[in-house]
Amino acid sequence: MAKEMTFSIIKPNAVKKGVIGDIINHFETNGLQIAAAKLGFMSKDKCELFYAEHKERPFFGELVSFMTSGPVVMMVLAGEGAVLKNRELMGATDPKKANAGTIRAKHGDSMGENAVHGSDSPESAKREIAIFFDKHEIANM
Ligand code: 3AN
Repeated sequence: MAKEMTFSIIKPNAVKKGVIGDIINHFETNGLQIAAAKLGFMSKDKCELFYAEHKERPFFGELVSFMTSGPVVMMVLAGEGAVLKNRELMGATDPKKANAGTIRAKHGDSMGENAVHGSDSPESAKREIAIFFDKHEIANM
C-alpha cells in the first residue's frame, strides 16, 4: 500500500481528559507518524467549513459548538494506508459500538464527543488538511 497522509483531530473532551499522549501513542505504535501538529481553538468559521457536508444534519449546531468549546489537537498523520489505518484505530463513530481497544472505545463519551476525528478518504484528507495547515508546516516523512 502506498504511503499517504490523513487528517486527525483530538477533540475537546479527550484534550480535557488528558489523553493526548495515549492517543498519539496509539498512532505511533501502529505505524502512523505525526507529520504536523498544533494545539489550539478551532475558529467557528473553519469548523463550519470543515463540517460543511453535515450542515443539514440535526446535530450540526451542537457539533460546531462542541468542537469550538475547548482546545483541540489538529494533526497530519503519515504512513502506509494512513486513511484506513487511522479509521481502524479510531473505531466506530458511536463509542458504544467501537471495537475494544480502539481509541473511541477507550476515550469516547458519546456520538458527538467521540474523542477523535479522522478523514474518511484520501480526497477528504487533502481538503481537511488544507483548511488547517499550510504546505510548509507539514514534514515530509
Ligand atoms: P465519522 O467521524 O466516524 O466519520 P460521521 O462523518 O458520520 O462520523 O459524523 C461526523 C461527526 O459528526 C462525528 N465525528 C460525530 O462526532 C458527529 N456526529 C455524528 N452523528 C452524530 C449524532 N447522532 N449526534 C451528534 N453528533 C454526531
